[in-house]
Amino acid sequence: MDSILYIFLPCKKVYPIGVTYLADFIHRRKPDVRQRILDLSLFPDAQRSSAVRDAATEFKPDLVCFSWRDIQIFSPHEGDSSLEHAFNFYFASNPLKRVVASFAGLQQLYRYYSHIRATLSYPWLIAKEFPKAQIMIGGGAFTAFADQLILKLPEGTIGILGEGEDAILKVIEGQSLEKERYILREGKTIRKGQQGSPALLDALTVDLPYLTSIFPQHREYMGESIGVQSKRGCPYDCAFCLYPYIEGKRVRYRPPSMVVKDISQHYHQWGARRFWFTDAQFITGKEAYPQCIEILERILAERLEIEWSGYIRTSLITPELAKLMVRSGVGDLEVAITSGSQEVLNNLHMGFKLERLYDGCRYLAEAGFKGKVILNYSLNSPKETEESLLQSVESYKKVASILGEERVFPLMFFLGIQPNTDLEARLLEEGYLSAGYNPLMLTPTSIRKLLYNPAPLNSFIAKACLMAWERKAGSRDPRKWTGSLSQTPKESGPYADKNLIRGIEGNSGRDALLSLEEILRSRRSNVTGQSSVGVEPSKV
Ligand code: B12
Ligand code: SF4
Repeated sequence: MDSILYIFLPCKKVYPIGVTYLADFIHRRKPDVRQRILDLSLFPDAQRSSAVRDAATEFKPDLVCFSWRDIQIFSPHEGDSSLEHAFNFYFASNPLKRVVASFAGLQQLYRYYSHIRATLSYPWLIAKEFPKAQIMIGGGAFTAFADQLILKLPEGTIGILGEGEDAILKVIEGQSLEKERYILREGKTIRKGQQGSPALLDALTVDLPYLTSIFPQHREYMGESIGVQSKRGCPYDCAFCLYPYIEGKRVRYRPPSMVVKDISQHYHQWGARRFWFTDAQFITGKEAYPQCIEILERILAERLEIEWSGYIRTSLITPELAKLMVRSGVGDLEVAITSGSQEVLNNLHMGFKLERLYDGCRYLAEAGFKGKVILNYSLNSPKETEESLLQSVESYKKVASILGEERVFPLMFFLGIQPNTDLEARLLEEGYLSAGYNPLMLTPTSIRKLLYNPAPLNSFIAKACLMAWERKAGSRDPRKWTGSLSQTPKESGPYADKNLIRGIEGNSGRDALLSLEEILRSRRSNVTGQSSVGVEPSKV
């Protein structure tokens, strides 16, 4: 095989880092292989099929590599309007609101299913019109839902879970995939392979001039947030998280010099100023300190005036790291505190102490951190009680007192149940989910289950959220102003500022927490006052 066409399947515009790494890896080992990257997100829906057809006709690939990044549209967080519709549909006391929400929900379901159908149609187009080309598929969404998606893809498609560098190289070289995490359908039989030892990342760099030459649409990402991966793998065990399943538990580091070379090339050649460390976790533990410190020191030494962000365990931030983070341009951060109750955190195997998280915030404040922090709360996690909910409200107040209320934005980010997680296994065991359920099949009942918010606390929480969202006239996606998502230059002008101010004004998570506190406290005083035990949540 001597030509590969990478097709990044449509999703909300985000730099297609995965395919850029794959193409670069193959180029270093097989410089004669012709390659091209096509990003379908950059085309309007109606033009995507012709874009695939035109690229395949012109490029004549032997191998077509589809990269499927996201599927999720029912995000379990309040930055997404689908959560608001779902809560209105299930919990609003006003029947009119329920009816309106049910229409909005139906529209969203329709969009969800048509998006999946449209996305699947591109591999089918290749299979039908270019039958000689071998098809491969990978990416985050494919990895998450491989068992379901492989059934919907053309027979013979090679699916790869997790990283794809070695697998693509083996296909090009005609080698066996037995030591790779592949999935393949032959008629009704599904075959799977298991990864041997995962690739080391000591030689992973990006040759940007080469990449620029094979990715004609790269201009669309000039001035946008660029993803950079500094390590793969996460050793933690957080019950709801899929990242260790995707990347493995063993942490593999890229040499800091190569990570910063990536940043510096994008900085000088594409004018990039915003970067996102796409690591499952930037600070994976104490062992990661030397690498993290060296990366940040090199950014400073090379005078790269950037703004960067990533998923960071605040509990592992030391005073030294905090200073380096601030000096090297750390931007807004998303901190998954999850709960203000240590017991709830321990039950989810989160592996951090709340006190250390507060320390990390303190070190950031002392280092002069001026960014914003989104504090993600997964209320109503297993073991949640009224007391632990109140502890979450207190934890927000504590972080706000450390970093300043104007910088801290709590966000309700309910646990979303994902396949191949410990949470899913527990819920299957408890009978909350039934064996063989299809995580991609969304119905009003399944959405209610998958946005994890079970009785009896669900009604108070939903009411508090609805009260807050109503007051703020609807929720917004705070990511627009955190810098975590790519933005076009137009949006980062005054328009973005307006968004930003609106986003801050719409700090509805804070309102939701405070409303919840009010509901719980008044409920408690009612209970003590009337010495009655069971007040129906729905009557509060
Ligand atoms: C970093 C990250 C983000 C950052 C992205 C920042 C940026 N500028 O890039 C932020 C925070 C913005 C983000 C947002 C979202 N994300 Co996100 N994100 C990730 C994360 C942690 C890493 C992705 C990444 O870039 N990895 C590094 C690159 C190098 O790896 P990669 O792209 O996956 O490619 C490798 C492999 O997948 C494979 N591969 C890829 N394509 C192909 C093709 C072939 C043929 C082969 C063989 C292999 C292959 O090889 C590549 C190299 O090894 C993953 C989880 C994870 N650990 O993977 C979730 C993940 C991809 N995100 C996910 C989601 C859902 C989202 C959101 C939609 C969430 C939401 N509802 O708001 C948003 C929107 C994203 C968008 N399109 O705009 C899901 C997708 C699965 C799903 N349920 O659909 C994931 C898997 C997390 C999860 N829930 O489990 N995200
Ligand atoms: S939530 Fe973060 S720390 Fe926990 S397992 Fe997932 S990536 Fe690792």
